Amino acid sequence: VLKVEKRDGWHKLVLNRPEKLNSFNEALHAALYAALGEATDAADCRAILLTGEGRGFCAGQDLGDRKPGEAPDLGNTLERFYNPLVRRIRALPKPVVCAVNGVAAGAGANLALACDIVLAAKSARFIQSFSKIALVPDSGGTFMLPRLIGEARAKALMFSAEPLPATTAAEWGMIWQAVDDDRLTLEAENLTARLAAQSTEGLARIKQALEASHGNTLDAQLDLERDLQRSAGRSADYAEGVRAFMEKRPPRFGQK
Ligand code: LHQ
Repeated sequence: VLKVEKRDGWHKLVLNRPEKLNSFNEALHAALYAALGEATDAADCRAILLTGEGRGFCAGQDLGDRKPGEAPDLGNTLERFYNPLVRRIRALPKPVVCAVNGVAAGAGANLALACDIVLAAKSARFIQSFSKIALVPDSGGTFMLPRLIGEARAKALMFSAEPLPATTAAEWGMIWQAVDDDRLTLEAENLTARLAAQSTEGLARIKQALEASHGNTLDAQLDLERDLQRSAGRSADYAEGVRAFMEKRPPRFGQK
């Protein structure tokens, strides 16, 4: 259900249920959650790339998993599977790149938006499908989407479930870039490799600061920047970064 490729300094995780447009069943949830944990713990993994096999990125929950006549506790499904997944990505102290290779619908769209940097194939579409089946956008969508594109656009997408082309998503600032379909893998892999060569702890501090900003006053955020910059300034990566700059050579981060 998930392919894990260990590359030089980074891991590539490929959702692999292409016949179901990589929609989530419990096995895929378990595999992805575990692979993200392993990538977090592996010292030689400094960045993660998430993408999908086949013509889709992810169609959200596997709706075939729902038993007819049953009134399921979907709150429990979120509590057990989707919420831990989104929390893990947001808290992960390494960059997570997402390459949206095709349609991203429902929780699949919001999973992409939970990642740090999102690239999408120009042919890909983002669909807040939830309203079509009388559900609430989940996996952090009601938090992320209005912050990324504003409430007017977020609400219209969520009410209408209209597909949003990747190019518009990029114009609106919902994702980082829409790239030609045949360039997506190369561009996403190059970006992930570049991030893996940067200071992992440096990027983790930036991620932590941005994450905290959602709930902070400016005052509290300035204090946080002070504290993070203090520890950054004492780090071996900062010393190496400055040394490399002065010596006009590429830095070697992550050396003890
Ligand atoms: C699928 C699915 C799918 C199963 C395509 N399941 N088979 C959280 C908590 C708990 C429960 C509920 O949900 C959630 C969060 C959610 O994610 S709710 C939203 C769930 N997702 C959707 O509502 C999207 C459903 N899919 C679609 O609307 C379309 O498939 C899209 C627009 C994604 C793609 O359309 P097409 O390109 O026309 O492809 P297709 O519809 O023909 O799909 C291809 C195959 O994949 C097809 O199977 P088949 O055997 O006929 O070839 C679909 O049945 C299957 N598939 N999504 N979510």
